[in-house]
Amino acid sequence: NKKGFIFDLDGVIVDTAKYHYLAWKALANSIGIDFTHIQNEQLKGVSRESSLKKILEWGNKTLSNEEFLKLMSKKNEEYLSYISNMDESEILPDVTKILNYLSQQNQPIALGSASKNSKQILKKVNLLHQFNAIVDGNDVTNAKPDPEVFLKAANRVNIPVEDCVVFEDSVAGIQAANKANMISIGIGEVSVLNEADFVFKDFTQISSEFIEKISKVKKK
Ligand code: G16
Ligand code: MG
Repeated sequence: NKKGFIFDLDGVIVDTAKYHYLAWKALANSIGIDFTHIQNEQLKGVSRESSLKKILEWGNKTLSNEEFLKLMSKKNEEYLSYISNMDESEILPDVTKILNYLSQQNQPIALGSASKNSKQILKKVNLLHQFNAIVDGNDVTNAKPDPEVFLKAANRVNIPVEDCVVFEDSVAGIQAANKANMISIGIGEVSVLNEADFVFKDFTQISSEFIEKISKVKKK
């Protein structure tokens, strides 16, 4: 059966959260706001704009629109400097294996990410060619948990939503997949991703038998 396999980027294919952390921390500290790993966790899957809004809220700070835009681009510049050093070694365990398996089976593969830098990142880790469609922060107006990013991805690979499977590491992303009426597979901790249809610690825990099994079922 043809299915649409949709992958989130950060936390699923690569761990760019550590670079977001460094860039947001430097930025927050430069305007006198503390920034912790716990706060960084809360920005997973959240758009750049909403992330800065949250940081300003945490620090009880208001900025002019002009300053806000300046800080967003400053953060992105630093983030991109980390991205520029990425290579294939940063692909998370068994991601390449599952992508190869799916493409051997002729299954459509799409990216559904909140990032506006997704193409650059995929290029750096040499995975861009594996994707039949890329839908990211440049293509959507409504961020996860809104299902827009996944609905667009399904549309781009021409697969009905109930035949799509989403791999996500964020709560907002799982909610978006569920709202889109797609099978949601959480990558991470069950305690966090309890709304997902299935949860695995990482792709080393996902067998080809499991992929075959979900290729035969539809979202209920
Ligand atoms: C990723 C990260 C978020 C980040 C967002 C926007 O989402 O998880 O922390 O804020 O992208 O990234 P950028 O600043 O590159 O546009 P995802 O959906 O790939 O997990
Ligand atoms: Mg993510």
